[in-house]
Formats: sequence, structure tokens, C-alpha cells
Amino acid sequence: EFLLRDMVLTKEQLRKELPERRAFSHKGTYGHALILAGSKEMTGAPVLSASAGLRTGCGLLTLAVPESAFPIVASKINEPVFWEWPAEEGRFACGSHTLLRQRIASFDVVAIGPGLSTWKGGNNWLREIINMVDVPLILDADALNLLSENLSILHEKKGQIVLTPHPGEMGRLCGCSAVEIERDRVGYARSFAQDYEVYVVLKGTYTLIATPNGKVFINTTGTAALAKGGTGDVLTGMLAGMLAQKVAQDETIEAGIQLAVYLHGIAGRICSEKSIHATLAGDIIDNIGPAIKSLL
Ligand code: NPW
Ligand code: AMP
Ligand code: MG
Repeated sequence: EFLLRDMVLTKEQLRKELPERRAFSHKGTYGHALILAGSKEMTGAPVLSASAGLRTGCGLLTLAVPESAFPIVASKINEPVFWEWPAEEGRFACGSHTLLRQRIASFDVVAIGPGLSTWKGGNNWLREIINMVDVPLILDADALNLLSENLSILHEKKGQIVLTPHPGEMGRLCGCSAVEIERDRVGYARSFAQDYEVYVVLKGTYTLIATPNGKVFINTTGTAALAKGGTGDVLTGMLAGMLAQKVAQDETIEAGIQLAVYLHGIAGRICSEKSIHATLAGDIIDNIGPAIKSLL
């Protein structure tokens, strides 16, 4: 019981980790995040992730979407800079390797996955990116599905990696069912994190954060108001937005991951005060500010 209490994320511990907002600063002080998201059929997910990232406080955010989805996505949101990615059949295609490598090197954090969909050759596309990125890399949603075709590409990583599976995605990664994952959440998250030396954020009613060195933290701020399409895409954006600030200030990513997960739950709780049924993913984004404020 004592051990369990130690693992639960608390307000007292996390409020010290909030990135400062200093008077003498500018957008460059707070980091530049890159999010690769969307496909022809899923144009909402990139918008949710990008808005959530900016609301969480990063200074700059670039949103890369396949060129086929670009006009729709760009018409929905003003704040990110866009990267129109070469597309094949509405999905991300491999571009010029040298150009890609050069451009990707300028970000403080990269997130891939919301609304990507999956396609033949997608695992190779992901492998190229894993090989190029030496800053923290967040893999979510379809990036996890592409990854599960061949997990060994994780061994080619150059920087720290954060995976954010829900139990269904975790089951695909581990080659078992979501039900089996739910029976031993701590066990699956901890072993995967240690075996592949990555952070695993196993989402659910009590989201777990397993670290590469075997620690596990539990978040209890969530609410069933979050049980709605798009809330995971919001979490991915929040992780990118938080880690961009942490990395720009040269700090470890562990506390950044904890903060994003904790605040996502608090934003959900604030929404649930109005209605636990009617909350939309976009409402979670609108309440990131109040959630941060509640920590101060
Ligand atoms: P079941 O059968 O429902 O109980 P998928 P996805 C299981 C994008 N989105 N506990 C679930 O089980 C995402 O970013 C785009 C237990 C089912 O088998 C992705 O790119 C939106 N089981 C893409 O859609 C808004 C759980 O997992 C499977 C579980 C597909 O993502 C929506 C479902 O997962 C969406 O975010 C739990 N807690 N959670 C947009 N507006 O553009 C899930 N499962 O097949 O990976 O589908 O998560 O919807
Ligand atoms: P995704 O399935 O990727 O859209 O992610 C859903 C998000 O909502 C994750 O952060 C989950 O932890 C959270 N969530 C979903 N249902 C609940 C619930 N009943 N209680 C707490 N958090 C939830
Ligand atoms: Mg998701």
C-alpha cells in the first residue's frame, strides 16, 4: 500500500514541475513541436492534437499533414505553421531523405500518429523517421499500429521514445487481446518499457506511465467524460506541447509526461462538472488553461 501511494501522481509534486513563463522570454523560449498527423479520411485528429499542443504552452508548433488533407486541415486552424507532406493515396509518403532529415532536425519534440491510418509500407516510413529524430518522439494511434508490424525498428531509435497506447493498441503491440492487457496492466506496461527502453503511457481509467528503468506511475485524475473520440489525440498534443517546453529548458522528460497526463485528466474533470455525457474532445482543449491554473 505504501508503494502504491508513492506511485500515484500528486498535485504537490507536479506543481513544481510546471514550466515557468518568464517576462523576458519569447516564443522560441518555449520550444518548437512537430506533429505528423491526419489522412484524407481523418482531418479532425491533427487539428485536435495541434490545438492541444499550443494550449499546453509550447512556443511554436508545426503541423505536418499529407498534402491531400492539407486544405481541409489548414482551413480549421490558424496557429500552427503547416508542412504539406508528399502523399500517396491520401497518406504520408516518403519524401527526399536529405531534405527531411534537415528539416526534422530543427524541432524540440516530434509526435506521430493521430488519424494517420495504416498502409502497406507504413512501417518502413515510420522506421525512416525513427532513425532521423534525436529529440523526444511520441508515437500514438496509427503510428503504434504501424509499429506493431515490426517492433524491432524501436532498437534503431536515436532519442527517447514515448508510446501512448490504449489497451487495444497495447494488445496489438504485445500480440494479445485488450482483455489480457487489462488483466495485468502494470506487468505489460513495465516489461514493454524495459525491454524496448521506451516510456509507455498505457491509457485507461487509471493511466499508467512506465519508464525505461522500471518505474511505474499511476494517474487518478481521469474521468469517464474522456470516454469519447478524439480525447487521445488531445493527450498526444498535450505531451508534445509540454515536452517541447521541458526540452527547450533542458530538463528530463519524465516529469513532462506526468504533467501532461495529469492535466489531461483535470481538464476532463472540469468538463465533467458541466456534463459527463456531453463533453467533446474540443472541450478538453478549452479547459487545458483552467487545468494548468488549478496547479498554480
Ligand atoms: P472495444 O471493442 O471498443 O471494446 P482502434 P481508434 C479497443 C483516429 N481518430 N479498454 C476497442 O475495444 C485515431 O487517432 C480520429 C479496452 C477496439 O477493439 C486513430 O488514428 C478522430 N479496449 C484512428 O482514429 C477521432 C479498448 O481498441 C479498439 C480501450 C483509430 O483509433 C477519433 C479500438 O481502437 C480517433 O481518435 C479501452 N480503454 N480503448 C478524428 N476526429 O479524426 C480501445 N479499446 O481500432 O485503434 O481505433 O482508437 O478509434
Ligand atoms: P484514445 O482511446 O486514444 O482516444 O484515448 C482516450 C483517452 O481518454 C485516454 O487518455 C484515456 O485514458 C481517457 N479515458 C477514456 N475513458 C476513460 C475513463 N472511463 N476514465 C478515465 N479516462 C478515460
Ligand atoms: Mg487514440
